[in-house]
Amino acid sequence: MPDQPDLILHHYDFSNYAEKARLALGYKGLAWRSVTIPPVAPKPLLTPLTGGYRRTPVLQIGADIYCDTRLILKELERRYPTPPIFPKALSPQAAMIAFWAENQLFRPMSLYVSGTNLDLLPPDLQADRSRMRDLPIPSEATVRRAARRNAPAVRVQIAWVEDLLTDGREWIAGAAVTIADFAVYHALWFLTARSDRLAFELEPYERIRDWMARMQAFGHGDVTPMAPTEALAVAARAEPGPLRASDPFAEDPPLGSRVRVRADDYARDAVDGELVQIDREELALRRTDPQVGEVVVHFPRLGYDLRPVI
Ligand SMILES: N[C@@H](CCC(=O)N[C@@H](CS)C(=O)NCC(=O)O)C(=O)O
Repeated sequence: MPDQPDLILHHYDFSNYAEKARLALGYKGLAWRSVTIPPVAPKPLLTPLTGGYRRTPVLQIGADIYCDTRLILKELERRYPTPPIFPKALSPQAAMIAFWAENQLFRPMSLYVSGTNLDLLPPDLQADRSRMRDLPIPSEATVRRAARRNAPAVRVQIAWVEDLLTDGREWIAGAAVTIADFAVYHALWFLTARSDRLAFELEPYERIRDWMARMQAFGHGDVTPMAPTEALAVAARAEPGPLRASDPFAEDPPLGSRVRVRADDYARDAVDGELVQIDREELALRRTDPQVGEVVVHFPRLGYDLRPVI
């Protein structure tokens, strides 16, 4: 599509949420530009775009910046509807399964995988992740104990996924690919993303392994690297796209007011701006940055805290 601006994904290779986005781009057969960002803060070539949000990945389309994979996949669907990730008939159950995968399955998975591969992690990663969660930096022994403690929770939930596939369904929520496939996949992908030490956890589960092979076959699409400074220049040259109509709740701050948005769980760096769009599911802030000029930063509503700047 010649007149569509480039899709630019800011990410790094071992990020599981980035893998979710990469696979969605592959599933939709898209060409995109890949900007590698550091896995730890500070991220001085990313935050001029986001206004402070530091999580991975971030999708940039010109001067529009999409934070959080739940929103990134929705935006891809809006722009490139086929093949669909949100088929209407399966969407409610798919959204609930995805919520479980990312809020209940993934945290123990992350503690299990990180503690098992401690010797393979970048040296500053643990300290960064502790700061990101406002927690004290743990000793090696604490991280290894957390891995042992969380292994059973991971094992129990992996078995649920196999059980779900027992009726012969091809995809997690039923007969079609949905958001649930991407959300469950990236959590399980993380098991062996750093090493194959935990591959044995999937050994007993033939249905999961077959389904993961189907997911992996989507690939990552057509990827061309881009320098981070070039991505900033793209934003500086572009104007934010047209805004959709708003449909706020009575409790929401008024459109046009100064607001602050931050994740409600971890990496709670604030993003300030003017509220320019809000509906049931999404919100967007306009901000001006000395390096990139005017940008619109988009967030999903759920999982983010929105309040007026007084
Ligand atoms: N809900 C977010 C979660 C993203 C997330 O936690 N990503 C991890 C990497 S997989 C992260 O941001 N880690 C800290 C960092 O990369 O700075 C999403 O769906 O995008």
